Amino acid sequence: MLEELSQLQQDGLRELQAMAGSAELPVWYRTYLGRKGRLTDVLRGLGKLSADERPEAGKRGNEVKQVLEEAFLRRQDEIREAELQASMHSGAVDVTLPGRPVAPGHLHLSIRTLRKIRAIFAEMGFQVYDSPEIDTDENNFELLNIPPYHPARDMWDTFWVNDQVVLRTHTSPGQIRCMREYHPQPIRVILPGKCYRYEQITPRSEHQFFQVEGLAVGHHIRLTDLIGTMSEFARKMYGAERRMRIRSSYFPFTEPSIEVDMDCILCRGAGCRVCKHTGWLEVAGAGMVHPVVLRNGGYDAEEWSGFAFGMGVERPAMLQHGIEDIRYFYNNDLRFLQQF
Ligand code: FA5
Repeated sequence: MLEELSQLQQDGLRELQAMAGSAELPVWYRTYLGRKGRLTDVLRGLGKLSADERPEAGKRGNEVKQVLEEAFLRRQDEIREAELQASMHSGAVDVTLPGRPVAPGHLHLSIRTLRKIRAIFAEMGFQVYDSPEIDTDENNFELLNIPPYHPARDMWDTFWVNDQVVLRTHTSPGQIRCMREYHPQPIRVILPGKCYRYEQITPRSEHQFFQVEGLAVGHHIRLTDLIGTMSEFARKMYGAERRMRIRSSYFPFTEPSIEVDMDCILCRGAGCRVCKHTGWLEVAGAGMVHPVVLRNGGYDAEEWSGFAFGMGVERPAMLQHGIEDIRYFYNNDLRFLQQF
């Protein structure tokens, strides 16, 4: 039996050493040290030995078991470490290689135009007031003097969220929010942001577009203040030589209402395709804040007056850059976006 045990130890150690991968570890363990393994098998013969031989054989059996168990644990660590190293090596990254260049992004043309508009009004003392894109029917229409079933609602084709909530069709509902927050203090703000209309998409009309609203409320504010502000803006935005034209118009929330035009930046008023041969381009819809709207905002219309204006962002950018179709702005074609 002693010989058998020595042979078993030798075989076990040799096979452990020759082992190629961790998948063989449990197989080896079962073969040598498992309940039905070779060691158990040999030791089963102890009972057949004489009483003199038995103690030595039993002692030797324990030694072999201990040697094999320790050798197994050592080899298991060795094999696992080697496999870890190998896997790290095969998936290794050469950190000295130059990285793949990340194309630098830049601001979207709408945002750049918006920022320019903001900077010009900031110089004139206008702060930015942020107002949500999803608003109530009350703010978008009713408090702006457009009650339900008023025919003026036809001017704004609307995306409804439910009976009371809309995607704002213009930035004007921000006027109400701002007045209600600031009354009874004077106000001078612009309200830039996205608007949505359930409109037929054409080269000039998108269903999403930016507007910049302006609102000034104070004592003794007059139409001439509005015209002065608009002409200062147009000159800073489109060139010092710009001329202005005022036409009367209609918005339910301003009285009187006007359209502000400037002479065409391309033909300087001579008439061309861009200005449809009129010599003039539209800058903004505007007017004096209607007394009903002032009151809805919390101001005493006898004491306070104000002006408001609203302008698009994409259409002026189209004019400036000779872009023929507004749809390019939002269909995410990098060939278009990268030009600006
Ligand atoms: C208004 O939305 C008014 N709230 C403006 C206003 C504010 C008047 C304050 C008086 C006082 P209008 O519907 O005309 O007005 O839109 C203003 C500008 O938004 C237009 O001149 C145009 O530049 C832009 N715009 C309107 N609809 C679209 C559209 N579908 N696609 C792109 N731009 C649009």
